[in-house]
Amino acid sequence: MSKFEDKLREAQKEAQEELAKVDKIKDLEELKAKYLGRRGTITSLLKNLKEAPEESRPALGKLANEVKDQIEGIFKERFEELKIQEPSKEKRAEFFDYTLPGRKSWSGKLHPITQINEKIIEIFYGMGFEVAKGPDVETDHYNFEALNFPKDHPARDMQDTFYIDDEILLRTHTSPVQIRVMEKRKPPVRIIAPGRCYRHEAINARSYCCFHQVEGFYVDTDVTFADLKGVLSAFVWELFGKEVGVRFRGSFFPFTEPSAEMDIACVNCKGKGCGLCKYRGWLEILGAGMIDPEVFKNVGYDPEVYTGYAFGMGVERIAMLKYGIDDIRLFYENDLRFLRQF
Ligand code: 2NL
Repeated sequence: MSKFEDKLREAQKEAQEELAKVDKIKDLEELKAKYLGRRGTITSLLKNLKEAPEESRPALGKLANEVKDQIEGIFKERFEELKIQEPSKEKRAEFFDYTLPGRKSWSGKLHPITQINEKIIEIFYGMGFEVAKGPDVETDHYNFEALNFPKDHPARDMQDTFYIDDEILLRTHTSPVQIRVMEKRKPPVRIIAPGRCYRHEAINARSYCCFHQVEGFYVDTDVTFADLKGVLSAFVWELFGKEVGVRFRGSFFPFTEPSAEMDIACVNCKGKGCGLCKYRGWLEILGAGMIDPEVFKNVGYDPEVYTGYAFGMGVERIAMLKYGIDDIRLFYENDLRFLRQF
């Protein structure tokens, strides 16, 4: 094999390898100049053909032209490919299909508990209640004593309450917020107190060590149990729909007398009886009652002049009823497959 042929084959191989790697039209044009341009490797070889021995010139010339044609062919092919991959601005605008559906993007949302919490606040705000806040870390006085809990009440047990020391604890309900408001203000007062509460108990499907409550109260002259029933019924109808049945059952709390629990007709079976309501047809949604005269005395209100109602509800419980969720822990696992549904 002649030296000329070696050089030609070498140039051909090199050009093929470089062409395979190129991915931009600009680079492709540079390569074309390098091999096929006026001073390109293959062009120069063709020019040097006259220096080859005369008898081998025709065969070598034929071969050189074949190589040149083959490389030119690859250039053309690559150019067509890159033109599609790398269309010009005008071409891109031409390709753009305005009829395609848009791509959906994820937007952040409020946690379901926050959403329900805000909804509850909005409903009571609309009925004239002000929003009050207070500390999560409370004293035994505000959390238990002022609320008429007897010294030996089981809720005061180390088993049920997170104590920081003998006097300081994490509030187990938001009632202390309301005691603080009553101490500062004279009736009429109409307040709701939303916030986090803590209970030292084993975590299961129905209870969690940290949860949310909305409590509320109204104190004035001549506030009656009928007012309580009216306001709470209006609240439930706003949240669960106008048609939902409600009922009140007698109950007991240390801070209210009389006390009641409010039920709504089962959201699943509408009162017929099913697994969710354990075939009772009713679901408990909150506790309430007329504020005990002892509580009034503790905050300096005259129980002979004023009456008032109070109520309390668990936000997680309301959210579970509203969305048909059977395990409270789902709210705190931060599984996006769960959270994205709200
Ligand atoms: C329940 C029951 C209730 C109250 C909370 C209250 C607050 C003051 C005075 C009197 Cl300052 N009462 N709050 C009253 C009755 C029931 O909550 O089951 N909550 C989840």
